[in-house]
Amino acid sequence: RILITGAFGQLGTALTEALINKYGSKSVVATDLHIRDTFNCETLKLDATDLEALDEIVRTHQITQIYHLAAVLSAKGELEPLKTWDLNNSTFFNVLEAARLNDVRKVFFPSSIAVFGADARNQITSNDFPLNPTTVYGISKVAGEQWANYYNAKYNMDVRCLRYPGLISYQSLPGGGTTDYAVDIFHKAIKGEDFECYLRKGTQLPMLYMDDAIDATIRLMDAPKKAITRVGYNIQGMSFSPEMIAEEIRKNIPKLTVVYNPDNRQKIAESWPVALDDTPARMDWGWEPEYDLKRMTEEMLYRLDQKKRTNAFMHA
Ligand code: VAH
Repeated sequence: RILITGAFGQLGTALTEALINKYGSKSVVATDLHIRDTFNCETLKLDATDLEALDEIVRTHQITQIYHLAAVLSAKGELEPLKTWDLNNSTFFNVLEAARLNDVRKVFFPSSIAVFGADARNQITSNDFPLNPTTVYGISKVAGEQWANYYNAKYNMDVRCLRYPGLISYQSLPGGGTTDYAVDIFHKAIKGEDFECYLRKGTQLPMLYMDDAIDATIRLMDAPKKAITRVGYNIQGMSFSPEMIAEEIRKNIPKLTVVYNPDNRQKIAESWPVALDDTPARMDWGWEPEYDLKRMTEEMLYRLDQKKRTNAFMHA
């Protein structure tokens, strides 16, 4: 069975549903610090900093794969650096140890474009570009990739990682990231409200629609081990700046107004690549995005409008 930590986060919400759809509700155990009855699968409260509790779940639920999604994201992480370092690292260590002790071979660890630093900014950053992270979150992702390499080499485990760019999804409101403006702008546009953007107009970043992120994750984890040539794979679906996505939304909602008010997240964004070279992912296990800016915008507006109608109907 598959264990998911952080199942109620932005990635977890979509990935848990996808794993249930693919493997069946009896094959998935969703866990998080705070749980709700959202998923049609076993859902358990778990503080991933508690190795005993994690080990207990892995043992008693015949877990054979772990997707470790619990973490503090980039912007929120900068508010409490040491706590973020401790939480992001101790939880991954616990996952690696619980996996090792219970002979769970396959582990998924979400890495991020945050592993790169300002020296990678103005280029299509290659998978092998030096990792000079500028945030605690990024440091914890570099450390995570290195620990994945260590456990794979020393204990013959099969830990795999994707370096996600900003993820855009309609299923949940993300929190604590630097790329989350690209989700919030849709919610404001649908409500006919002005959007205040915390990044400067020209700040381009690599992004990925959630359906593509889920497809890449499952494709990576399903690939034969011999196809995997590295631990952290760059992937991206598109690269855009705030005014580019605003322009795309205006094709459907012409009156969208954006006010630019850069804050501390500007500096984080400017330390990340403008775009990623994801050739190794394409070569090794067939990565191929389906959503570009146009298609993602149409899909997000359609889904959020649908949710708005359903809510209106439910509360009518
Ligand atoms: C964040 N959405 O902004 C996450 C992600 C690449 C960005 O790691 O922190």
